[in-house]
Amino acid sequence: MPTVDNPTEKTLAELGVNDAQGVAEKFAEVRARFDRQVALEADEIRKLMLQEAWLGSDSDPVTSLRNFWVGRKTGVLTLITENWLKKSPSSLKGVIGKQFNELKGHIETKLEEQRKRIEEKTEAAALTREQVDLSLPGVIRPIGSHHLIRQVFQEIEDIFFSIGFSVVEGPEIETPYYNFEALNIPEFHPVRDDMDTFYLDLPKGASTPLLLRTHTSPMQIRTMEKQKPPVRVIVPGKVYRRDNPDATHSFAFHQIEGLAVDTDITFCDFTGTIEYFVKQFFGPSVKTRFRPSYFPFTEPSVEFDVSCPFCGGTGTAAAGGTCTKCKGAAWIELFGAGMVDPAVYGFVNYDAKKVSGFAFGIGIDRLAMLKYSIDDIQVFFQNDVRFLSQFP
Ligand code: FA5
Repeated sequence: MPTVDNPTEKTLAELGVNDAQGVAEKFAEVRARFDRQVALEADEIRKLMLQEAWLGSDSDPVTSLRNFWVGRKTGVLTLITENWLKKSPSSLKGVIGKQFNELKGHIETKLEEQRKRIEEKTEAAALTREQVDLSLPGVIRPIGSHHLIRQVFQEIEDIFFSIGFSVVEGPEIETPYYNFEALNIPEFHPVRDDMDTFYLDLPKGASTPLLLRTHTSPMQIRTMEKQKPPVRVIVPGKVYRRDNPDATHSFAFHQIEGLAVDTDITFCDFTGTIEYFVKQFFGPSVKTRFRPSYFPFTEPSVEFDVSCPFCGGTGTAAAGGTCTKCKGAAWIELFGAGMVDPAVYGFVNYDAKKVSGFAFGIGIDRLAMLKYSIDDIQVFFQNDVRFLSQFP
């Protein structure tokens, strides 16, 4: 690239220099020019690049300046070697060589100093930019917690763990066989009406209909199919029914199934287990009672009630008047249960003459409502943080 008034592009003879003094003056000129340029800041060099075409090719002005002076092909030092040193009479070569070495040393030292200066400046700027102000308040993110339903699941699981039960889980999409037939609920049995459910759309020609399970009881069958007695499991999970939503009904809700089968399980084991659970869950002062009920897969079947934990089983609110929770009945219905119907053992190849057991199915949402005085089941599904954060 042509330069503005760069004497090193010409020979000394062309510049009219023919003695040692002239040589010294030319070197002094070049050195002065270098000293001016090397002292400039990057911005100023950039300006110079625009004024003098010589710095044009490199985007970084400092590199451009460096190339101008020590670049291998057309740098000033190379030009001095080619135009001044090689093309001068041998009488001047000694002086030129000495001046050249001095200039070369000077330029290299100054460029190195410039490099260090720029590096330090860049580092200092980066340090200032990246400085962390430890006195600034931090970003406080709210910590989440388990949903109340999950907390109740865990509480119940812990109680049953403590008396030797283990947890199993099963599919939410079931076949009618597991959801109904194997539980002794044949097609057209009226009890199916209470558990009207969601059937899945299947591809044409699919042989087995599929449905969202209406209760966790299918896992009784699946567990016994897999495992010989003794069986002692609880099954937490989601279930679905085509119930219209209201304060105590949802189309998706939660249950925990319990099943214990062995060679000598009696009704006393059953009541003892349930009472233990209820007293652990609600506190030792609650009373329990059974009422006869009906489930096709238990015989006898019962509904299990607890004395109302809100009015202490009196039916009267503390402030007087009827207890709104139990509506004055003094008892609250908790869940269905019973001794496993021998017919069910036939579906899982257990010998009904040798084994006996009990099962129960607890509605978790209603249990949580009872324990934590929640009067609308829908709040469990609305994900309103104002509600959820009350149960950290
Ligand atoms: C059953 O689901 C039986 N599988 C329980 C059982 C298991 C009996 C083992 C015997 C042996 P039921 O339909 O009553 O039973 O439902 C059990 C509980 O689920 C009820 O007590 C209630 O707490 C809850 N529940 C039922 N329907 C709904 C609903 N739509 N929304 C919220 N909870 C419900």
